[in-house]
Amino acid sequence: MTSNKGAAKYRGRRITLLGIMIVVAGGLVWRAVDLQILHKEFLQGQGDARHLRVVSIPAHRGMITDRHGEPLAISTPVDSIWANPQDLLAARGEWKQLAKALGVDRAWLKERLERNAAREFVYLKRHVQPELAEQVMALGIPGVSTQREYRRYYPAGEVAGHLLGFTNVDDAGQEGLELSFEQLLHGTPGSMRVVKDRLGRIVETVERINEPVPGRDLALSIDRRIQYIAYRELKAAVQANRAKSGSAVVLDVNTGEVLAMVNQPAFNPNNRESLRGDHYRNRAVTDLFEPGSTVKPFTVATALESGQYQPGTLIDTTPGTLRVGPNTIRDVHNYGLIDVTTLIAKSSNVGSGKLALALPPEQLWRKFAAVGLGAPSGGNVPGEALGSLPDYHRWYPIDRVTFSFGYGLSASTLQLARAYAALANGGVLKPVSLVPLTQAPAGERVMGGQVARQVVAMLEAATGDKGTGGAARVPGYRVAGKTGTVRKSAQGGYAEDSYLSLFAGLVPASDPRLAMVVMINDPRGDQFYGGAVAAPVFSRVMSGALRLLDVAPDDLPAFKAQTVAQAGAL
Ligand code: 59J
Repeated sequence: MTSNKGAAKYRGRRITLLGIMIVVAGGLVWRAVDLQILHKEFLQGQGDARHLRVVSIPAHRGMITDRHGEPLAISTPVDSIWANPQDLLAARGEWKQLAKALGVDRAWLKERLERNAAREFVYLKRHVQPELAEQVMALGIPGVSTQREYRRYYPAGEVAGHLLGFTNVDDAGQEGLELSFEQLLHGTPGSMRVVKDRLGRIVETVERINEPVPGRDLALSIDRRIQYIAYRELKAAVQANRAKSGSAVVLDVNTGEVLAMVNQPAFNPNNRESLRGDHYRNRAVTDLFEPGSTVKPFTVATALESGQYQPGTLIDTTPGTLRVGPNTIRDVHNYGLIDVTTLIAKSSNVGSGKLALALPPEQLWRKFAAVGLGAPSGGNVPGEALGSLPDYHRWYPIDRVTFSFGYGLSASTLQLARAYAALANGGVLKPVSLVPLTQAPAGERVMGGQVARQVVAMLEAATGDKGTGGAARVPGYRVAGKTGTVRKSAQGGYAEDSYLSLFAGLVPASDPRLAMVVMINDPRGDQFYGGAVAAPVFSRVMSGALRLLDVAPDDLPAFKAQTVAQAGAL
């Protein structure tokens, strides 16, 4: 009975347990069916929504090179480290280790996370070496991720900074050619769908939606070697003369290609923290100044074309001053009776004024406009300032006179170089170009070929023994060029002790290939004449450039004499 009773009790318990197990198992099966079959799509969607992301794939920015393919700007891959503040805020214990790896303060990290607590993305450190990014990721801290980006690197540093400009931290052009060629260089970012894990790391690429389209490369007309020599010599001269700033431009006179364009003070585009407007401005195109005596060759060209003057025509500059109404203009010396060539060689203001008074004002104005003063240089140069020519209808005689030697108008270093290139190639004005050309543009004839050659011959006299520009000479080559020393306009007139020192020239004078203008602003040393401050820069840069370009010397006897003299001195 007892056993019967016990057995019955046991059976009852077994049935109860079995029943419970069946119900539980059935529940599980049902749950599985429910999750995996009935609600599969909904749940998969919810899960994916938490882990599937579309991320952008940065496009590689095009390279900028010089005319020979030497790199001037290249984008190199770097990593940026970012966090999901919500996840990282929860991992307080890891902050110290993370801050140390990143080289930042823990307090800074805390502040940054708390300030961005509502966001899902905040950069912790941008543009780090891939090795550092790997080390940080190896710590496995929740909410910390890396992202591939590109950083712009400028191998020439300061040397080409003003021309290239720079990009921002997202590798988008901000200044200079980086900005003006943004469309071509920047490419189009792609995108891909990825699965991220609990820590926000990409664990699987589901699909690439759009492939990134890399930017195109851009070759410049610049010759990196000439650019470097110009940079070095301008910098040395600005320093030696304690000048405020300076610019220099070298043009190929047959094509209008810019071979070098440099400025001081310079800046290093690799160093984004040090960017200052007055340092990164491309002064050669943005800064305007009164060109002073460097425009006298165009006054003389107008006089020769009028038929009233020949290179040998005599002009009386006695007594070294010229009264025009209530005003008087002056030369630094009384040159007496001189011909037109000597007017250029000595840089006589009085001589120039007399030519101006003998010419219709409109003709003079038209010639200056024809050689490109006051007009765009044609090369889509970023930031270019146009300069200005005054309206000749309102001129008093004194205005004609001072205009003829470069006052009352403004121009840039680039414009002046372009005008000299027109003299150099026999009177044809070409647009300047910042990209290499396969064919020289036809240009526009702006003065007779004969007149242009006569003016170049006068400019050669200006670098001769009787001229103001002897310091511009280059051993082995004939040099044509003009000095200028311009008192800077100041409140109520012209400053007493503040100057621009200029030199504009062409080489080789027998068949010019290169034009160069050197402008040095406000030299504060012992010297301030263009002939002493700017001309030597021209000499050194052209000496290097002619050699680099393998231009045949056109003045071998002088070259030999000098080499012999040097050999004798040894
Ligand atoms: C000069 C001027 C100012 C403007 C004069 C330079 C005028 C003038 C009014 C005095 C220094 C100076 C409109 S000089 O460029 O004549 O380059 O090697 O600034 O004449 O009328 O103490 N250049 N420069 N003139 N103004 N207004 C000569 C000359 C030039 C030289 C030297 C000596 C001036 C040979 C300048 C050079 O050719």
